[in-house]
Amino acid sequence: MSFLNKLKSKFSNQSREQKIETDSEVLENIDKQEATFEIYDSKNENNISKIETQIETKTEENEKKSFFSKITSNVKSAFGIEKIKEGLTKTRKTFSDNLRKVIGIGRKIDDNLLSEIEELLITADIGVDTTEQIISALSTRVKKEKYENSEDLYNLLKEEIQKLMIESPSANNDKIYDIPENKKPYTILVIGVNGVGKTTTIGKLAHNYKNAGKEVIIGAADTFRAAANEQLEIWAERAGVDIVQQQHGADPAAVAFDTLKSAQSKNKDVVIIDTAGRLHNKKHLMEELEKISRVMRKLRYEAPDEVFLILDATTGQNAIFQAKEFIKVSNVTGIILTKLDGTAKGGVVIPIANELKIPVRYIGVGEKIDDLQPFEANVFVDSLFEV
Ligand SMILES: Nc1nc2c(ncn2[C@@H]2O[C@H](COP(=O)(O)OP(=O)(O)OP(=O)(O)O)[C@@H](O)[C@H]2O)c(=O)[nH]1
Ligand SMILES: [Mg+2]
Repeated sequence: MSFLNKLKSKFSNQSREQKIETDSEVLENIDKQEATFEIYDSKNENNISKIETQIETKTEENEKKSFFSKITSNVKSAFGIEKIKEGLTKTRKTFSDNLRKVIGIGRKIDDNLLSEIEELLITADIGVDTTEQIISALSTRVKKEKYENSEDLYNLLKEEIQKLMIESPSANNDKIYDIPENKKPYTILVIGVNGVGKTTTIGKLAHNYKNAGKEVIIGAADTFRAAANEQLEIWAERAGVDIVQQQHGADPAAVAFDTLKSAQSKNKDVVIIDTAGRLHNKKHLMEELEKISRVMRKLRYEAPDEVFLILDATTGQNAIFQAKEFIKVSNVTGIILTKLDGTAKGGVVIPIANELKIPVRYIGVGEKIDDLQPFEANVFVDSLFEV
């Protein structure tokens, strides 16, 4: 072998040995890495199975939560429907009983019968305009669909009233306690004439918002009536919410300003402002309302988000008159009809919903804190016609 060949063979042997060495190192490394991966894998498996168990538990919890919240909301709404029905007992008894008497059994449908029904609707506080609208729709259907028996009128009348209510803005009252994130603190100004139930309704509203998980603060901007502060304080305590007040005779706009400011600093969700009872024709009192809104707008330019006009159902047609006057001078966004439990004049909800084009948002069906119910058009009509 030549020197060169010897040298080549030496190197090639060396490199083979080295290669073998390198290969075994690589294998060793691979083994090590695999072992590490195995550890990782087993750790990951542990983690993954932990995460999976967590997800499963969370899903189970969420399912349970949504199941319970569904049950709670169903129970609440069933409870609410019962409250509405119970609250409308007087109205239903008078309305349904009189309607059945007029319709009678086996009477033929003629102009006489229709004008008796017209009279009944007017005496049930449905008002002249809405009554005319209903009777005209009724007689058109009787002719077109060829109804002859008076008993058919019971359902026809129910359908026509239902149609009016469903087409009115009062029909869309779900998600009533939801507040858009960009509208916080959601500011509600409560107005109306003396004694209609403003302060009581504020207590009930605060309670309902709180039950819906919202943080509420109320402002005692009725600085006119001597005992107003104490009355609102009692309601705030019952509802478990904060209250802002100043001394008797203070500027109502200053109280409203303080309340909104405090709500902003405490990150509250809802601000409800009580106001003194006022007549719509007292110019300075209506200007006072405008000042309250103007001053609050310095802190939040959309304030107030809602102006709720409180109407007392026991005043019947007068409630519609009040509403028309208030709407002329203030930007009413919703109507709350109180004291439906104490009156047979509940029919007044129909012209209010139909003629005013402002939604009836809630109805008061008693004096207790849980006696304010979101207005539900269908439930209302069913309650009115239930035997
Ligand atoms: N039966 C019944 N009574 C109610 C309802 N809402 C309010 N009231 C009663 O109506 C009366 C007057 O209520 P307030 O809340 O003081 O009325 P207000 O509008 O604040 O009165 P002023 O501040 O004097 O203008 C109280 O006796 C309440 O208990 C209701 O839905 N049903
Ligand atoms: Mg009051």
